[in-house]
Amino acid sequence: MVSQSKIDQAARLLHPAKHPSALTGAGVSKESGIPTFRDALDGLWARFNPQELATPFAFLQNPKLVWDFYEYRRQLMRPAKPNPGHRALAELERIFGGLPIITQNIDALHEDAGSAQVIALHGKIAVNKCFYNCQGDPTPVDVSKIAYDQNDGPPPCPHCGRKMVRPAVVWFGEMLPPAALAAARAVLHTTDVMLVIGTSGIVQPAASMPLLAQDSGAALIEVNPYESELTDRVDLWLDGPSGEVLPRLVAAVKKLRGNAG
Ligand code: BJW
Repeated sequence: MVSQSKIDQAARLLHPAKHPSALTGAGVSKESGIPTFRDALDGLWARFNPQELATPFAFLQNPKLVWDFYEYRRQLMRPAKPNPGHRALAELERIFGGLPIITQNIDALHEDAGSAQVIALHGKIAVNKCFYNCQGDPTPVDVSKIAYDQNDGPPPCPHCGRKMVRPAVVWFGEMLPPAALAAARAVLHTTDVMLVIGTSGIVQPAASMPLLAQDSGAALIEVNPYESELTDRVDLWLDGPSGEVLPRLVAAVKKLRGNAG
């Protein structure tokens, strides 16, 4: 368990922030029952490497396999609810009057928890689009309005008829949505304290974002039970699960705010 003195140290770093922010990864949703991206898959998917499925190349080579992989993960994510970590971030937004969250997660749980300033770098799993973005980028497709056989893999695009519909997430080798990237960059230039929560710090460009914020003068507080690629660079590492650490951080910040009148 993270010591109270470390939580208090983090609260003292965060309390004076004028523009706090967060970068989140799959770890923040782990306590909602969603496996992290690099957790081993189980059941039928145990022999697959998610990194090899999350590419446009894999989709074009075997659309049904990749579509089924995302259907499986949709089923895992659909019943998931925000956990105390998501809710603590929404509460920090209220306390500070703003807290942009740059998230790599595709589950929309920050929004469900009530956070209003969420920048989704890697898209949303609940949304589908035309692989070719035939009506402009993106071309969303509501598959609930298409008659198709679930066992046949992805349906054709209802606009252009070409194969095929795909999840509106960002795969390896693809550009991030330009609006999300621009919004994230604006945060990196202004933030004075960034919480880096539940990310392995492996995937670019998200992994470089805390370091860019640091170059602009931000302090970095990491929340992750295990060491990440970023741990050596942060100002403070709270080595526990975000669902436990973040509510304690909120309580400690509230105490300081109370003391500050
Ligand atoms: C807890 C916890 C608890 C556990 N509490 N924590 C520069 C150098 C080298 C390569 C590149 C580069 N620039 C770009 C690239 C290529 C590539 C890349 O980064 N490759 C790396 C593998 C090296 N990047 C891209 O292709 C990106 N596009 C791009 O840059 O375009 C321009 C370009 C293209 C090509 C060449 C050059 C430039 C796009 C990246 C898209 C990533 N998409 C995915 C899939 C999304 C859909 C899906 O989910 O299926 O996004 S990959 C996957 O990784 C997913 C995640 O959002 C992302 C990050 O993972 P995350 O969130 O960190 O999860 P994990 O599982 O890795 O870690 C979980 C963490 O939680 C762990 O640390 C645990 O300890 C912790 N944890 N329990 C708190 N309770």
